[in-house]
This record gives sequence, structure tokens and C-alpha cells, in this order.
Amino acid sequence: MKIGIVCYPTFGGSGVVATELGMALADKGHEVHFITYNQPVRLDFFSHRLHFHEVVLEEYPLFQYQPYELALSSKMVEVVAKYELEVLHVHYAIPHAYAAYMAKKMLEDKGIDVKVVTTLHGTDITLVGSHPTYKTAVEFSINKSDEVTAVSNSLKEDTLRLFNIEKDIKVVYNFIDGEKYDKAHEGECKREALAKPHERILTHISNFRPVKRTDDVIRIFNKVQKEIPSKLLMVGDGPERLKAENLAKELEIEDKVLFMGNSTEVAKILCYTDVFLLPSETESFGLAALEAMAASTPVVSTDTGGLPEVNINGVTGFLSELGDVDDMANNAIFLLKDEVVLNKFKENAKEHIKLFSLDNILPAYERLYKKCYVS
Ligand code: GMT
Repeated sequence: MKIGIVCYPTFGGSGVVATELGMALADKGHEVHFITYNQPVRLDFFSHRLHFHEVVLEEYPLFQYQPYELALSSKMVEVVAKYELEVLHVHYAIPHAYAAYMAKKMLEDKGIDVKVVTTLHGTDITLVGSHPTYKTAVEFSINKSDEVTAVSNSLKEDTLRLFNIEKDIKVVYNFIDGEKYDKAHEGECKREALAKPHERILTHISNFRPVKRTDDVIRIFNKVQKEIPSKLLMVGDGPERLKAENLAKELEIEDKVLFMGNSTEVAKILCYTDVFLLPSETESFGLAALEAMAASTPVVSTDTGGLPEVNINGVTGFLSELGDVDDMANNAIFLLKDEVVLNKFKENAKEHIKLFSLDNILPAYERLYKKCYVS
């Protein structure tokens, strides 16, 4: 099929999932067109079936805010008409689902029919979308999509609770290419560059927004390092980073905490890791946790949102109540102090990700694209 993919081209989970999906679809023979304001960070042009169309914004002094939706929907119309796209798959409802609906209507005027599939990723529903500022438009554009998916049962329930939804929402989990993580383990795992042989490595990866509770990460690690010689890798960047750095200094553990900034080498970083920490206030899914498990890393997380659908308590890691730093620290210590226990959880994590393999998830999206044309 000919598919347009619209996403945020950044390090966030929704952009990563959209990019990996587009690359996998192209690999399977579909023609894929990314329509975004920048080349997606994980986009790897290995296939001639992959195209990228930049949405360019015209600056004009009158605008206090640039009208991105207008530029995006105009670009969608242009690309759909020129390349005869059959489906626009938009990731993250705001403003992509709204812009796609406008593009669909403009194309109808030209006698062109394109179907819109909207994938809800999390904060577009739970934090931003349900805010009164956006709610009306988000609800409208979800209801006007030809098909709607959510990345977990938890997100589907949140959407039905927060909005008046008439469409059926299908749950299609995020996915992972396990092999990429196996390769990192085999060849390029230079653990000794970061920690001494007797030290354990804990990792946190996020966009350092308040919802990730990066201070809790530091506090959990502070307790762990008192019992287990260890290092903490803090990967990513965002508004809470400075606060987390200051807390590490205040707790006098700054020499044990490495702030690494944004990285496109997540697989290589995770292959060093013994335990992954994700104490988020909420996560619709927790792609970072799935990536950690793909690298055979158990996850110590909160039990919020979709995390219990990804991280199985007592099997792939542990779940704790939001803010229960002591419990999360104790769970990490339990995993790290016994090699046999740690290895068992590592094996379990690697086994569990099979549920989220590309082979399982890709056909679900392909079926959905086809279904748009029969329903
Ligand atoms: O985690 C973020 O703040 C980024 C956000 C995004 O849209 O990129 O992530 C959301 O979508 C990811 C991919 O589906 C999910 O794995 C994350 O759990 C979800 N984040 C939240 O719900 C906070």
C-alpha cells in the first residue's frame, strides 16, 4: 500500500514507534512517506520505498504562534495527491489527527479519497488532550478518524473515560525489534568504559519531563548505591534535568551518576544495564521499559497507566505504587544482590518481549489499513 506517516520527529516514544513502523512497512514492500517538520531521529534511509517530506513553516511577524496545522494539512494534501497515498497514519492526536481530517476534507473536494488512521500514544490524551483548551478539537478528530488505535488497554480506558468517543478504539501495542538489542549485546557492549567490574549499572531513559519523576530516580539510586556498588546512567534531556543533577550533588552521589543527554544509541547503552528504573507518574505504555527488556534488563517501575501490561510484577521486574521510592529501591536491591535472581529476571524480560514483536504487531496495522477500505 501507499502510506503516509505523520509524527513528532523527536526522541519521544510516539515518534520512535512511528519511525520504526514506517521503516518496517517499507521493508515489507509498502511505499512509505513521512510527513514531518524534521527528519525523524531514528529514520534510516535503507530503503528506496521510504520518503521524507518536510513541513516548512513560513515565519511572519503577525503570528505570535506559527500555524503549524495549516502547513501540515497543506503538505498532506500535496503529498497524498502527488503520490496517490491510500492511508494517512497519524501518531499522537494533537494536532496530527485534526490536520489529517482537514486534509481529508480538502482532498474530497478534489475527488480524492484518503483514509485516516489515528494512533493515540498517551499524553495526547492523559495530560494535554483532555485539557479544556484542546478537548473539543481532540474529541472531534478522534471521532472523525477512519480507524483509531491506542497503545495499551489502559490508554483506551483513559480515552473512553475522558472523551465522548463514538469510534471503536483498537488496542495495538507498541513493538520492538529484539534482534537489534541482541546485536548490541554481541558486539559493542563496552561496559568497562562506564563502571568497574564489581559495579552494577542502573539506567533511566526519558524526556525528563515532570511526569517521569526523575527526582525519584535519583532518590531510588541513592538508596541502592548505599548497599550495592553501582552507577546510574541518566539518558535523555528535558526540563527536569538540572533539578535531577542538583539533587545528585546535594546527595553527594554526583560521581556515581552520569548524565548522558539524548542518544540515538539506546540499544548500546542498555546492553550495559542491570536494572532499568521508570518511576513515572503515568505511562500509557512505557516504550523505554520495553526497550530495556529487549536488552534483557529487568524493570523497576511504578504500577501506573499501561506499565502493568508491559512490566509483569515479579517476572520481568517489579511494580510499586507511585512515589514509593523505598519499595522501588528495595526491589532494585533484591534484583542486584543475587546473580541467580538477576539472571532469571533478565531471561524472563527477554522472553516476555516476544509478545511485542514486530511479527505480531505489524500485521495488525496492515489489517487496519485494509479494513478502512471495507468498512
Ligand atoms: O513519554 C513521553 O512523554 C513521550 C510520549 C510521546 O508521545 O512520545 O510517550 C508516550 O507515547 C509512548 C509511545 O507510545 C509511550 O510508550 C509512553 O508511555 C507515552 N508517555 C506517557 O504516557 C507519559
